[in-house]
Amino acid sequence: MASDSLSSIRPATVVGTTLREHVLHGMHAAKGATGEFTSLLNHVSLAIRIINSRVRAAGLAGLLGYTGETNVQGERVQKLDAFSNEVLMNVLERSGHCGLIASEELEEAQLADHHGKYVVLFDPLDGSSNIDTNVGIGTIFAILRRQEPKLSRPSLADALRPGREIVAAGYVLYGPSTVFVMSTGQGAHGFTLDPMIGEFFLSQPDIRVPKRGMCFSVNEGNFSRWSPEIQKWSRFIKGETPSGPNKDGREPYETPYGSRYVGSLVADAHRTLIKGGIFAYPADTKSTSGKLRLLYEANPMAYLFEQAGGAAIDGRDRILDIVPKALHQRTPLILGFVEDVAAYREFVLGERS
Ligand code: FDP
Repeated sequence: MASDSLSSIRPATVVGTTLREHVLHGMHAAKGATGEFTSLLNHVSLAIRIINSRVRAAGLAGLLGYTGETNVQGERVQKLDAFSNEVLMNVLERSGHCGLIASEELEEAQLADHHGKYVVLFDPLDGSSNIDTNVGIGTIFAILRRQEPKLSRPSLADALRPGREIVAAGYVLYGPSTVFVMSTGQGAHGFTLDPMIGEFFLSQPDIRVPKRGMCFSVNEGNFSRWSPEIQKWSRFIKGETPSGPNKDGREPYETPYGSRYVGSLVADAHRTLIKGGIFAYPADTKSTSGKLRLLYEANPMAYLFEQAGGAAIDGRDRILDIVPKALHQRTPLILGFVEDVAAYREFVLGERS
């Protein structure tokens, strides 16, 4: 065979793009990149692979059940929560790029490296109440850049920034396969872990929230605790009331939507990102500010949804514009296809009923 015919028969797709290559590619495209951000993301990926290996073997490794402690949220700490938190803390501290670390499991933000350029905020294991029943759980994170890393020591103010300043965010869903969805501001991309070789490969480039999904995702058990406006929205999305005219002349759409609710934010948000529709965790009379945490759950998800062409609000306002006042602040969270989210907002504002 002539040597010049070899290139034409070599299949180009046998080995896909690895997460590492994807991140490096982004670095080469960014002006003035030093490699620190790339290195930080590679450390996050390492922590995730370690957590994944223990999640997969939790029942065998004695990692199911509770530690006996209660966290800052007043919740009983699961062994896997504590383990995942430790892994992320260790790996991020060792990266040398992290000035400050804030975790849903820790009361206060931790100083990591005086000169670290970045702040990482994370929920090490989301959906804890599903751990013992082998239902999908996840890890969520957001990365911010410190304002003046050379001039000042890291402080709480570096973490209390609005989500619109996020430079990267992602989540990992430990489901039937391990999927890592991430954005560094150039779209949202999905990677799947090949468990045989321990590498993430690009499996869903440039995810877009589909127009008009078929599902709504909400804990209907809270119905009696919702405001009348949210109850009206719930009746509308279930097709119990006619859809009525839309604001801005949008076409009314067919309801009922199907109901899907796992009770792990990562699983419910991932389905909504891939299949469209709407996820809602509203405020109610029990959780008057909402249940989900702004910095560890709502902001990273909002960032990813916007990167995928979707929307994220607290009922009225854009999540990414909220200026946090406290590390463990909670917020209502509505995610999904822009028109579904807009319709929800119209109900909340009393513009539809
Ligand atoms: P969990 O309590 O199991 O940790 O923020 C935590 C969270 O799960 C989210 O993952 C999930 O979306 C939500 O709470 C579920 O809350 P409900 O059980 O009230 O529906």
